[in-house]
Amino acid sequence: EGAVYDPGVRGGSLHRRAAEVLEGNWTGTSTVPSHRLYPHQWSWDSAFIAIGLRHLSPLRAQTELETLLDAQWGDGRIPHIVFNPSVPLEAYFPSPDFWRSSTAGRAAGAPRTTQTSGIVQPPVHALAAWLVHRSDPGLSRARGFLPRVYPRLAAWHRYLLHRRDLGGGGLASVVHPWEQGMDNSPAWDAPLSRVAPAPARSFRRADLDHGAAEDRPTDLDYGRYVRLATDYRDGGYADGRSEFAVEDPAFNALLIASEHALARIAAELGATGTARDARAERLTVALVERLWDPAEEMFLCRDVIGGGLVPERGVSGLLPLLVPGLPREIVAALVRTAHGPHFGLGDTTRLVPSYDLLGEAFDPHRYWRGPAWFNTNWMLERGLRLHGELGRADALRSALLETAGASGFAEYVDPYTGEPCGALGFSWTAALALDLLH
Ligand code: 9YW
Repeated sequence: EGAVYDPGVRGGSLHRRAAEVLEGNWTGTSTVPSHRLYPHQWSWDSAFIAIGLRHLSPLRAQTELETLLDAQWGDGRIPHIVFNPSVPLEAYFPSPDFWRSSTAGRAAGAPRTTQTSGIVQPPVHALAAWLVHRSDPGLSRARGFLPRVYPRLAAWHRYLLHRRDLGGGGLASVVHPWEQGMDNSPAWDAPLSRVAPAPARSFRRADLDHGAAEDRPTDLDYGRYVRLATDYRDGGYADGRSEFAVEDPAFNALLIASEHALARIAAELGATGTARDARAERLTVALVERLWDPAEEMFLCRDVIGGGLVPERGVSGLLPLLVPGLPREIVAALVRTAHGPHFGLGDTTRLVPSYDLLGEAFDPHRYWRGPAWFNTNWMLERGLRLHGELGRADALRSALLETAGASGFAEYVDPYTGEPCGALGFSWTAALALDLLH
């Protein structure tokens, strides 16, 4: 007996190790991002996870998305967290007793029994549903997967395009930094500075039980997150009154990519996808008109309440590279910016950082203020490939796979060294590595 350390067995192939991470984080109906840090179901995590899971089990991938969609609200919103009732309340903050979805969200059609948050995350879901379908069309048709998810995904996009067009220019706004998914990006600093923080004594941060304080958002940021979420809840989750409203390039680029995916799904179901493709093209025009900064050669966030573009370079501003119909000269400029001094790709950095290497707020370890994340790099890889930048896409793919494996599928890494930060065995890191292996 005795545990013999055998690197050949312990290390295994990247594929097998990634599959083990997803197996370990599977709850039976969905996948947690990380048992320790994030013990519930997260919306955009589940979409990325399904994209990887489809290579292991198309059935589990479909189930992942179906579980999330079962918690959709009557007004079409897909909540950013679906809570697992068997996890103790103290394990994650804000917990169900903070969001109070089934009571405070009643007018907006929150589910009666399932507890969820009341904010959203980026719309990766229709893209994920289409990719999951394509991995096993026979199973998908046998289970009626697309006919079941299509109306829900259409309602989700309707919510974003109608209730969330707070700037009036056709794009969707986020009303909380958590909605965009890059929680403490420096792009939020100016729009957040108007928000009076909730007193530190009024809540307890569960994230600090597991994560290093110097890698996480500050207490002041957290106080503001709590204030915004409290006000949204106390207004019954009605839209149009928020003190914080931002049009974000990545959020809207994912909406466009997902509209194109909905067009493919509609066509598969025998309808015509032309209206949806046309809408995606109109959204692309709006994205360029409202968020493109020709001098910076990248997209920026628009502060809807304060007015104007936010002069911070975040990785979000490169991700519209995912959009098929982007003008050629914008594609060329984005490729230059990603590989130039602000992001250093293929030069000073291994993976694209979450924020400007030369920015004042840059910190290679603090969450979304510098570290490299696997989902953003996966999106960039996809965008490079889509626009025919095959050599650069291949280089980024190799760097992603190497760093995912070497870091133990870390949540995020130091963009220069690849040193792991946050949780290990993180689900979307494993899932997107699997996707790149196929
Ligand atoms: C938190 C789950 C989520 C991601 C977000 C990421 C983080 C939650 O984790 O937010 O408590 O900070 O910022 O994008 O969906 O993985």
